[in-house]
Amino acid sequence: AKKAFRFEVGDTKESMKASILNHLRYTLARHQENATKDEWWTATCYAVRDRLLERFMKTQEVHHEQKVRRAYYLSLEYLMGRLLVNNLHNSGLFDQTRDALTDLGQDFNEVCDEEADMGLGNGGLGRLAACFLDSLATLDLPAVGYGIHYEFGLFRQKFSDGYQVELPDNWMDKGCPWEVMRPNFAQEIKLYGRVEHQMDSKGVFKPVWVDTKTVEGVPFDISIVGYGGETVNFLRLWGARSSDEFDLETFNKGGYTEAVQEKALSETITKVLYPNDSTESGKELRLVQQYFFVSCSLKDIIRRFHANHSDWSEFSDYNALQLNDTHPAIAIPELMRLLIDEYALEWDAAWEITRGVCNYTNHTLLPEALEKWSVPLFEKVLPRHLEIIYEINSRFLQDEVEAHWPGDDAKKAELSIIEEGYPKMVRMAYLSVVGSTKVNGVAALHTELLKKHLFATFHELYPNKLINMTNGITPRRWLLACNPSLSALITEQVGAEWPKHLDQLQDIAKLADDAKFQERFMDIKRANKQAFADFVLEDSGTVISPDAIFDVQIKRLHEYKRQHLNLLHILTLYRRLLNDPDYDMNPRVFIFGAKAAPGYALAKNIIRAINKVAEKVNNDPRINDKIKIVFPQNYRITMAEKMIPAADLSEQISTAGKEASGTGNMKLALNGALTIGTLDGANVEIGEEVGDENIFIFGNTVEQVEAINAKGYNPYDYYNSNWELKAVIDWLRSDYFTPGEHDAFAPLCSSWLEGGDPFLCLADYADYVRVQEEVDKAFSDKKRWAKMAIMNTARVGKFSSDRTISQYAEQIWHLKSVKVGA
Ligand code: DL6
Repeated sequence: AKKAFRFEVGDTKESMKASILNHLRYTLARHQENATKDEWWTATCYAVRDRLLERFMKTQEVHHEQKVRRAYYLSLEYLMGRLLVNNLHNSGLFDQTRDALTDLGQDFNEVCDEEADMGLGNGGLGRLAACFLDSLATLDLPAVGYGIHYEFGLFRQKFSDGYQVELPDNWMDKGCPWEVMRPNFAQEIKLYGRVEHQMDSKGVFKPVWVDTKTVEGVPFDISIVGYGGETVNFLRLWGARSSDEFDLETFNKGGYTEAVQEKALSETITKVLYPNDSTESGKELRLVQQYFFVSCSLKDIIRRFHANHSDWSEFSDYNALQLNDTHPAIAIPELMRLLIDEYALEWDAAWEITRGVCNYTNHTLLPEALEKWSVPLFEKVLPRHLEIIYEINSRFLQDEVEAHWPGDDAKKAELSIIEEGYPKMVRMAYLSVVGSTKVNGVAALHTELLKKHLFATFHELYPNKLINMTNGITPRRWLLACNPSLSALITEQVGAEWPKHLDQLQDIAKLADDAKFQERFMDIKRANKQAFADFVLEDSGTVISPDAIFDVQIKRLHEYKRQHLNLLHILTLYRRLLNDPDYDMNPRVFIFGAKAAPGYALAKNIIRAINKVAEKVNNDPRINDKIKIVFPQNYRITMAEKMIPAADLSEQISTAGKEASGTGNMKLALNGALTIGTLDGANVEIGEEVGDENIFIFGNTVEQVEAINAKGYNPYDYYNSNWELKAVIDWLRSDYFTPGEHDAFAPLCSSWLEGGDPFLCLADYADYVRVQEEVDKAFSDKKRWAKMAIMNTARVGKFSSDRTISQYAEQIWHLKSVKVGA
């Protein structure tokens, strides 16, 4: 077997033991004999962090000395999950640390289980940011992630009588040993106030932002170690604190409590992550959060630039910014403001710099997720920025739109950053397109749809601006760490370099027909299923068999993702079994993991429907355990890491044209689950890679969906002509699943019928059920299934986030790897 590159960290089991004990004693003030599990975890993290910090300092030293160009990833969300195990794998300290803890009488897995997920994100967008950080460091690219140090991450989910209940996620209650607070790099930002046009010494009127409130941003840095341990980048998260310990005036007037209250108010800025995975539009605090972290980050970037350079014309040579969706789009007017108001640059020079460094990733076509801020709100919170946006817009409309479409006022209205109406709105996506060098979609189909619909006219105006960067996932977390047995099997076959070169997995394709290899591959799958079954038993008392098909749908709960289509299929099978106890099907366990936005009533109704159907089905002796439904509470990264290695079938069943990419689809395929999916998002590219014979595609295509909608879609046409579909919807409408409680699922059922079924569940139902029958047949043929599963793992190398990040580095950031060395 080939040998993996490993940076020589020089640590042994003994040195790790000494370090852990040292932290237990001198950081935590504990005797080894009475230390608790979480203290062992904390001490272990500190021992690992020491080593990461060595490499972090080395990395930053080299980057500084070599005056490197850097990429800055600005994201309101980072869904990091746990860090210990991944840091151990990446730094090459895994074996030593596991053995050290074992020697010290600790159960390694139990210690790792003490870690709370760092859940500072909602779903795909936040997890993508976390995978990108891993790849940036692995590829030795000089980069910094910027975000918010939320005190409370995404809510903890509980179920009560099937209803979702949200609880605060106090993720730092045991502290966060990974982070380093750096008060010396704090930044002060301004908010509110008004703009005065004051005459300067040369008699020129200049805008001055006055009567502002100030807030301080304190950075918390988290080391990001690349695989091999050579480069350690960092994620800088800003926490808000009041800039003046007390408002002295209020304090002197005897207003002690009022002054303290004011302080607490500033600190609410970074209290909590907004729990919506599309936009939380119109909320003042959300706009304040966005501006707070963007302004702190830009000032930090400028400070770093000035450490090595003084000439602004060089700024775009050394810096590239990536805006993760429109959430950080305020960076565009803020950079303009800093350059013009604080560094006295002229408009044109400032605009060239701003547009030269900013790039924007779009993650959604859903209209409700496209951020817009009302002009009055903007004026209240960021009055100077509103002026700048108006100026950007007027120059854009005059210099670019007018030049391209002379005299065409309709085009101007269409492309204007300001949407007319009451109130007027600032279109953040348009601002992002106008103010960026490159704009990218996240899968080939998504990018095509951006060109065709959302940004069609912009694409005419700027034919080279829109490009595609198909998403990816880090194979370190999503195979190496979460599926150790499969990783070991792969390493045995292809050598140990695959975590950095995922294309090498292709080598196992030649074994797809090999009976012995099939057996080993499927034995690992079965063991993973057994481990998940053990977890489910402990978690909920539900018994599931590892011989059943594990049919997995894990993602945020949203109508467009169609967990309710999955439910229609479950009900169909349940009904068939009740009508015919000998109905021929493989036993199936339907596994769900999903949180609904707290204000999304229909999504919550779907959760309750799944839970209530589960209660009935799981306890119905008539169906002989042929169907089980498990929906563990509080789906999160750590739970995904248990579910994905155990999955046989990956449900990727969004309405075509709605899912920008999906990344769960990639994780599941990599771990040998077969996809049942629509031709949507990255499913299309997964299909191209694995081959038609190794994926189950169903449903209407984007073009067909467009045609159906254009013709006028009537869900009753399907309901009235498919008796089985009608029967299951009527069944759910009855109180069968909620005895004595009528209309429990009225919101869900009427969304399919009276509500017009906006996501075409009924139109895709028949084909979905048909293809599910094919899945069942394929599963019965053990050899065929094993071959298909192996081919999935073998052929999804494209979806490593290393490939994605290499493309960003080459095509957008023009960024080079920097070897840090010993
Ligand atoms: O690009 C990452 C991820 C995609 O894989 C999903 O398809 C997409 O739904 C998700 N988008 C969001 C929505 N956020 N906004 N705006 O999370 O991005």
